[in-house]
Amino acid sequence: MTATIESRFIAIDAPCGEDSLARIVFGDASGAPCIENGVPTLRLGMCDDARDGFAEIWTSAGPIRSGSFNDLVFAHDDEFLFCAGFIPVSDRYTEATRQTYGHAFALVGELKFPKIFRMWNFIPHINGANQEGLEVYRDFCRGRAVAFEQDYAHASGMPAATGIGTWGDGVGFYFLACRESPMRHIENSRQTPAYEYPQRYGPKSPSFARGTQLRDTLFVSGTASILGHETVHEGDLDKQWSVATGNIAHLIGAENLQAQGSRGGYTLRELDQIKVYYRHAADLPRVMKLARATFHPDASVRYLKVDICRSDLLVEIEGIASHRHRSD
Ligand code: 3EB
Repeated sequence: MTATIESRFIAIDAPCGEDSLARIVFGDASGAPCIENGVPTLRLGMCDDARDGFAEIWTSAGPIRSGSFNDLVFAHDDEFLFCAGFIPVSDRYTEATRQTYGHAFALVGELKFPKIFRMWNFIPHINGANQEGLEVYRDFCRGRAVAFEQDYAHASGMPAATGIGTWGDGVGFYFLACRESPMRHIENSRQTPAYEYPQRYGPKSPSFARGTQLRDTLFVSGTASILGHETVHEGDLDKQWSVATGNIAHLIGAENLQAQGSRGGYTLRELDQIKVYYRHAADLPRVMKLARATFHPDASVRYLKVDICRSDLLVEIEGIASHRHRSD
């Protein structure tokens, strides 16, 4: 049997099986990850009212071992590794980010899960300025880029990722890696690779791929209304939605995948485990209406009101494309 890894969203207080690889709580608390009942747990401040929160659970074929390494917590089976970490709030992030990501890269080397295929980064005051007047997101990107250059010696390329705001008081992050599964990072021909963004977006480009394919599953990075490297439709939610979802449709479509030597192709109706990040509370009804018109009715969608890494972006969308719930 081929090893698998899956996620699902559950109620914030629902118990998860002790065989789970990870639990990420999108609620009103934040802090360093810990191991609870054997399961690595990361709490992210993503909702100002816990009733709107939810938890994301990752499961794999097991059996699972969990542990900690420096300030990181992890769990793995024979094929998949989950790891989470936290960088306390600060007026400078470059060095702490470089160091903590360095630990993460050391861990994947040590445990022999060299292929990182999906990362999430939740950054407080993401559009604020650090002590030098550099935007916090750019400060974070600088540390992350140096860690990738210096410490990610596994040469398997930069993974799909999300880099987004949080209400928590530190950078919470988590990632997934594997040992042997065939993995391919995917770019989008409508967008400049993020790691090639010009300098005007910050001293070091963001370190991520637009998507990563793992066997028949395509993990779609946070995707926004960016064409080439430029934000389009500043101030227009409907048009930003249309470009962002158009970017995802193109990324996962057969034409874009085949041009990169990958087989297959998916449609937006095959996207699941979707997170929609939106900037303004007042936009939620409209965002939900757009999502209902775009995604499959059975798709799991969660909405998170947070800041987005460019102050001109109103919405960002991530998800997982697979043929699991093939429909229409
Ligand atoms: C973009 O396309 C929008 O810094 O890890 C999307 C996905 C974005 C991941 C990251 C940032 C990140 O540039 C922002």
